[in-house]
Amino acid sequence: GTCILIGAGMDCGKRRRGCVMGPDAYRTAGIAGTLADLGWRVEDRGNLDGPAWVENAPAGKVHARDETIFWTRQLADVAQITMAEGFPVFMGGDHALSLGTVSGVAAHAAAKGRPLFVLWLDAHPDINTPESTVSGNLHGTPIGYVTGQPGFDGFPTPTAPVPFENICFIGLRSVDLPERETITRSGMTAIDMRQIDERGIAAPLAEFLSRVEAANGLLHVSLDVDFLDPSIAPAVGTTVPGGATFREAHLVMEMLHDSRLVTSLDLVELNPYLDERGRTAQLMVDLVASLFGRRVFDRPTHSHS
Ligand code: DIR
Ligand code: MN
Ligand code: MN
Ligand code: MN
Repeated sequence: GTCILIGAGMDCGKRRRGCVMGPDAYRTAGIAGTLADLGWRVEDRGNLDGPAWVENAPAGKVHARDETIFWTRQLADVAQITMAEGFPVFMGGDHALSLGTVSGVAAHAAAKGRPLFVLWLDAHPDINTPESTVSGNLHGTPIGYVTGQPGFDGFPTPTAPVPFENICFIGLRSVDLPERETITRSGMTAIDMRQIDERGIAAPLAEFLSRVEAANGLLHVSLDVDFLDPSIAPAVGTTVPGGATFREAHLVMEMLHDSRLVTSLDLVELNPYLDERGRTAQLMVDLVASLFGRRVFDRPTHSHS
C-alpha cells in the first residue's frame, strides 16, 4: 500500500508551544525510511501551512478559536481527499488536529457507505466542548466536535458525526467532570488504566476490534503521546503518571496491524522542545512501525555499545 505522510504542526490547541516541531522530529527519527523498509510506498507531502500566529489573541475563555477553525477546515478537506489515495498518517501538531482529521475521515467513510470507528489512545478523552472546557484549550475537544456536540460556534458542522458507540478510549487516567458525565450517559467504550491493570490491554482491544470487523468499519487511530507513561515518553506538555508501558503500547500496535482494520492515523502532542535527545520521537516512530507490520523478529538488531 501507499502511506501518505502529512505534517500539520498545529500548535494552537493549548498554551504551551512546541508541537509545531513535531512533524520534523518524526522525519528526523526516520519515519519515512522505517515504513519503506517494511515494504510500504511512502509519499511525504511536507507540512501544511497554518494561519499566522496571533501572539496576542483576544482574551476569552477559548484559546485560539480562529486559528483552530482554519486548521479544522483545511485538515478535514485534506483528510477526506487523502483517504481516497492511500493510508494517511497525520504528523502533529497538538490534538486539536483531530477536529479536522477525524471529521474529514468520517466524511470519506460516509461517502463510501462504511461506518467509521475511532480508537483514542490517550490519558484524556478529549470530549470537552467550548462550553464545558475549564482550560479553554481546544486540544481537549476533538471527540466533542466529531460526535456532533453543541457549542462549536464558527466551526464547520461535521457532515458525518461519529456515533458514540463507535468510539473506544484506551488509557484514560485524567477525565474532567463534564467529560465523565458525557461518557457515563453515552455508552462509549472507555478502558481506563485500572481496567488495563486488571484485565490486560489485549482483551478489551480485541473486543473492540471484533466490533469494527463485524460492522465492516473503517478504523481511525489517534495516538496522543501522553497515552504512554511519562518515564518512556517525556516529550509532551500534559504528562500524567501511570500510563501505558512500552510493551502495552507495542502490543496495541501489533494487534492493530494483525487486524488489518486501520485506515488512518494521527500522531499528536509530541513536543520536541521537551524531549530527551529524540527518545520520545523515536518511540513514536517505532510504535508506527509496529502498526505498519514490524514484528519482533524483524526489529533492527541492537548493539551493546
Ligand atoms: C484537559 C486536558 N482535559 C483539557 N486535555 C488534554 O484541557 O480539556 N488532552 N491534555 O490530551
Ligand atoms: Mn489528547
Ligand atoms: Mn492527552
Ligand atoms: Mn542483548
